[in-house]
Amino acid sequence: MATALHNLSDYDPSEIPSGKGIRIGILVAEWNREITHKLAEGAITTLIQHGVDEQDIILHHVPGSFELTKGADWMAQSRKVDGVICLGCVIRGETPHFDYICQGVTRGITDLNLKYPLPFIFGVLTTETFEQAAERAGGKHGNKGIEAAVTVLKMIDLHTYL
Ligand code: RBF
Repeated sequence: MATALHNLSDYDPSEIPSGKGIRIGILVAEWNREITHKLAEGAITTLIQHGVDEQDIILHHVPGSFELTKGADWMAQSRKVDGVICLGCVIRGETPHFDYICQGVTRGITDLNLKYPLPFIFGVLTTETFEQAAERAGGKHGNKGIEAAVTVLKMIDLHTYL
């Protein structure tokens, strides 16, 4: 229920800082690509709506969510971006891999946030079922790619004041 009450996809556009002149890296995991590509679409559309130039969006793919951390680290090292959005989808199914992958990517992205001055946004869906993921990738719970885009613009803006 928490998601229903805090669905940031229904944000007020006037409250979002402009993305003019800002360069954003987006990393998309190929696992569960039906979901992750929708997250990427939501993120890209939102960034452009808020003034980010299409040419300033650097999009790359990694095999799975576990690889998001490494890809994001390389993006930061390239110094070509002001912030990185990491998009993935891990579905529990019946495998303990779910916990290992979720812990790995959560810890990895947290570490990157502490290592670099730029923000790394956690846009990884972690759900029990495919249906729950679809509900968060353009379904009844919004699109978490949109929310990741809004978040990266807010964090970059915050950094300019601190
Ligand atoms: N990657 C995902 O992004 N989502 C998944 O749901 C997912 N499930 C996996 C399940 C198993 C059993 C394995 C071995 C890997 C899975 N991966 C998944 C891929 C993982 O993120 C990574 O790409 C590989 O483990 C290679 O490092």
